[in-house]
Amino acid sequence: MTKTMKNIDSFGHLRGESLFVDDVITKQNTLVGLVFDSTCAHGKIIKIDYSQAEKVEGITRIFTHKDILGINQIGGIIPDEPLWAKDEVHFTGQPIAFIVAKNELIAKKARALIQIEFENLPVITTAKAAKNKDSFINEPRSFKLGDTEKSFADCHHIYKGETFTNGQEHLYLETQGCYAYPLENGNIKIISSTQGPTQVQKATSKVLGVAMHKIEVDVTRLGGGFGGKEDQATAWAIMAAVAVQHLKKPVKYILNRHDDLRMTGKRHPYESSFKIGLDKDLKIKAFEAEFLQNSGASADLSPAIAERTLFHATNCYFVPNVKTTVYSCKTNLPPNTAFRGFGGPQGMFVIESAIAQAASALGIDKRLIQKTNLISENDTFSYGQITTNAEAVNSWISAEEKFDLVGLEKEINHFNEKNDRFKKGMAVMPIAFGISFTNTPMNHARALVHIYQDGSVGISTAAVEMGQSVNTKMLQIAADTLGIDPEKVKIETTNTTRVANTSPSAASSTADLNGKAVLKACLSLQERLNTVAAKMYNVNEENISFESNFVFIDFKKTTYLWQDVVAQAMLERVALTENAHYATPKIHFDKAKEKGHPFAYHVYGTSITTITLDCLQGTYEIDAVKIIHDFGKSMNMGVDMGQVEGALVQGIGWMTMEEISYDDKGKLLSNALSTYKIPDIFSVPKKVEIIPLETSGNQMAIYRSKAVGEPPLMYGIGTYFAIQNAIKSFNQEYKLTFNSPYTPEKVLMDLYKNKG
Ligand code: LUZ
Ligand code: MOS
Repeated sequence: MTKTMKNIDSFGHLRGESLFVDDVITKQNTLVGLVFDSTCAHGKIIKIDYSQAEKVEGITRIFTHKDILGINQIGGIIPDEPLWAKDEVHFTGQPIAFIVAKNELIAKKARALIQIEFENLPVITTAKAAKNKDSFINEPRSFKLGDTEKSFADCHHIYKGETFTNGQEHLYLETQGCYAYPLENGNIKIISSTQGPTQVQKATSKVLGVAMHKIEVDVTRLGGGFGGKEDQATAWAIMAAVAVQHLKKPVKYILNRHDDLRMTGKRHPYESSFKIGLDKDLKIKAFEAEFLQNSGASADLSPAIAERTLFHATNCYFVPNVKTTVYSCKTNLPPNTAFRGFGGPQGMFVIESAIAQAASALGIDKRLIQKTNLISENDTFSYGQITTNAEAVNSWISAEEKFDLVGLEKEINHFNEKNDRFKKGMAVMPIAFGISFTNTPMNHARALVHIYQDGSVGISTAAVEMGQSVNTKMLQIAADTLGIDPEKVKIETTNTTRVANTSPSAASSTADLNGKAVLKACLSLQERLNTVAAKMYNVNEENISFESNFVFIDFKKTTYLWQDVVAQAMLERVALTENAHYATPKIHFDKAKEKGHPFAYHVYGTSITTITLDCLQGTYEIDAVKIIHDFGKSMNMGVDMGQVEGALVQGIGWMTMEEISYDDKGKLLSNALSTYKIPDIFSVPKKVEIIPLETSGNQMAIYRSKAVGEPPLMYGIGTYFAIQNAIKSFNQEYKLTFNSPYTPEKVLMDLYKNKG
């Protein structure tokens, strides 16, 4: 078995040999692109003068909406986003034109010479302001379970509050980029740093006005995606392709960091309000929430993200009466987009805040309410899915015991009694995250497996490698299923001509969907080779198996080799290629009723975060995060641990320090790494301990190894409430605020607000 395999990219990465878009060896005469974008967040374009820019030596051509032969539209869910602005602009950073030049310096020089005049229109930057002006992307959506109104009438305790979570910059190490070049007959090949090759192909064909088969998209790997390249890698690829269509020359466009920060959308900021009702036994009887999603200037993936907010609005709790509504609010910010968790974290922060509010008012620990309400077998989520194989209680109890929660609490209380300047705080964060694209039709994938006549194997899938090690997992599945050494297997680039009509690598589902397809294809091939081998060695098919490149008869190793059987199969004209399709069974969802069974399964877990707060400075350190995580039966613990650690730190960054900031004219202020802080080695927890939950796993997951990409991000939410608890023990008058990120500046103010 290959369970301990390292990420197959690690050697290439370490030696600097791995190929990213900017490393592709370019063809002769390759030109360079650069976007000219709006400096106005909302306005009419009165006049643009390109004449000075066009005169710059080395400028090939400047492309605008006029050069589009298909349609000027890139909206994937709602057609509300032009590739290049025509008469109006709706956010600062909106692309208006595409300069193609000999090199980047020349393009930049030309960009500075473009003259543009706007007539300014009113700018909206917050979700609330948008709602007040009825500025929406689409109709609001609501999930309902039971009857909240009736239930509130019976509740002993009712609390209301408001919350804010800010956006988050993806900050993939590799910025957005693409390289497009002409093939014969008007065909175009695009190498793109995208999570969604098919999306790039489809949108390019639409804008260029050509059939999809004319566009080939190829992806080797990404230097990080995090959702930022699920939809927003597309525009750049299309721009380069438009230029190729006209110029018949290769065009490359790699965004520099500042352009990338300014022009791309981020995690959606949410302004939300809640109302929570509990009975005298601390059972949550009713929960209502209204989510105002700051969608930015066009839909992008906002409606799908809004939907996932509703799916996760009750986190891992059973609440019998629920009413949640989400508004996708149209503002003059860059269209916000997918980001690890996809609206789920924003939803979960709100119910955690509601529970904190209730606990604080009741003078009890938040934990008591959390534990009392964990979802268990056969409970219903607000969207109608009945819980099976529930692990919420299991992971909570396991965390309590394995990490000695009671002892930990004693220690903290003891510390806080003895210290004035420093206070410790602790919080428990249980999670449940639904696995599957919430849009049921997207849950499918294919694998194309070739066994070459020398016994080596090549595998193509829809999976995009972006550092999450999905290629390693695909390789493991193939090697284990075929019974050959990993060295015999190569994972090919992700390419739309080999595997077509694919969903993006997203929703934590890439390994499940593509892995199940690889498994299926390899099982078929193995069966065929068994038949061949049985004939070769005069035994029955059932007696044949393969392991480490050897033929086994009755589970006993022989001297016969895998490649001998492959060679014989060639002579017998047996097909050594298989193309398999996998579509997640059982899932469904009715958007009219807002009920169904959208998720293949849930991932659970519980984290315990402890922090030490410097009450003089408002600064804090995370002492430890201890996690019981539901990996199912991990197929590669090293890789999966890495995902948990990375997601945790990303969640902590979102909750504590990453502060996206726009001025009221819609200009990005946090426009560089000097003004936007992400976690570094000094801000990560001093200790991270992760223990796999003991469980039999879930067979809807590949090898019962559960999806791991997104769920652990939400452990980061615990940090917010741990800080809150530390403040509480310093300032008895502290009125809980739910305004993330909880930067030291905000913490300091809360430490002394109303303090006697
Ligand atoms: N992308 C998507 C996602 O299109 N649908 C989803 O449900 C999803 N969930 C998480 C991350 N990306
Ligand atoms: Mo995503 S947020 O691209 O899984």
